[in-house]
Amino acid sequence: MKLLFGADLHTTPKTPECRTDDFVSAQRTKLEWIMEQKKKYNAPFITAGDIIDTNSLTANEVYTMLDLWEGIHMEGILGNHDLPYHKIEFAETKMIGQILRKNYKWYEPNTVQTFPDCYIYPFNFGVEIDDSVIKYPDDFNIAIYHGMVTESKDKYLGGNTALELLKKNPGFDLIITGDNHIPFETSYKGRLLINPGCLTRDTISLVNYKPSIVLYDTETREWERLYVPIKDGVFNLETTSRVNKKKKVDMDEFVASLKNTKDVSNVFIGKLKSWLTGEDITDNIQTIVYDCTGGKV
Ligand SMILES: [Mn+2]
Repeated sequence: MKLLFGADLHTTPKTPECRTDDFVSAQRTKLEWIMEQKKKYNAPFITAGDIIDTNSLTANEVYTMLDLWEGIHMEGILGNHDLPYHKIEFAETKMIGQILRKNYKWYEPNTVQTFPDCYIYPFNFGVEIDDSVIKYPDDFNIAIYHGMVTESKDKYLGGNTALELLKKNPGFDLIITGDNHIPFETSYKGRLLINPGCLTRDTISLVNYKPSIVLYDTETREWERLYVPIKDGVFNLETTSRVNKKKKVDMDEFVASLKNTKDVSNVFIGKLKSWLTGEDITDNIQTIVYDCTGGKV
C-alpha cells in the first residue's frame, strides 16, 4: 500500500514577522494540497508530530485554528509543540484537544497501528524508539518517532544520529522521524530512516527552503519526496535585525517590571505566563519554567 508521511507542520494563527502574505491562508492551501495527495494516492497522511506550533492562543486565535483545520484529516504522533507543558497527560487539554478530537487521529502510546500490509509503532515525544515492542517480526514494521535525530555527527543537535537509531533498532524496516526541521534520509543494511523536514517556512532562514512530504510504497519499498507548492515573494527580507532587537527590549522590560513589584509571587507567575506566550520562546525554556515553578506556569 501507499503511505504519505510528513512532519513538523507547526500550524499557527500567528503571522511570523518575516512573512508578508496572508500566512493563515498559505497554511490552509498547504493542508488542502496534502488532502489532495491523500486522495490521489489513496494513502493516509501520517505525521511525526508538531502539527501545531503553540498552545498559547487567544480565543480569536483558537477560532482561526479551527477554521484552518476545518475538514482536514490526518493521523500520527504528537510532538513537543503539540503537548501543553510537554506532558502527554495534557494532550487533550487546551487548543490541541479541539484539533485532536476533530481532525487528528492520534496514535496513543504503547499501541500498534495495523495497516493492510504493515504495522506502525508510535513513539510520541518523550518516548524512545525501542524495537522490542514489535509483535510481528516477519512483517513490515514502521516506527514513527518525535525526537531529535540528525543526519551525521557533524550536524549533531542532540539526540541520536540516524545511523545510531537504525543500528539500535534492527526490527524496524522503516523509521520516520520528526523534530529536526532539516530533511534528510539515511539507509543501513537495506533499512531506511527518513526525516521529512518541516512544512512551514516561518523564519527568514527558510526563504529558499522547499518543504516536502514523503510517498512510500510498502510493496515495492520505493519512495519519493513530493514537494509542496509554495509562493515566491512572501518574505520580508529586512526583518531579521528588527526581530532580534525587539526580543532584547521585551526581555529588558520584563526584568525591569519585576524590580518594581512588591508582591512577587502572583505577579511573577502572571508575568511569566504572558512572557511564555511569545513566539520566540523555545520548548526547552518552557520545560525549564514548568519544572521550576512546580507546574504552575
Ligand atoms: Mn518541530
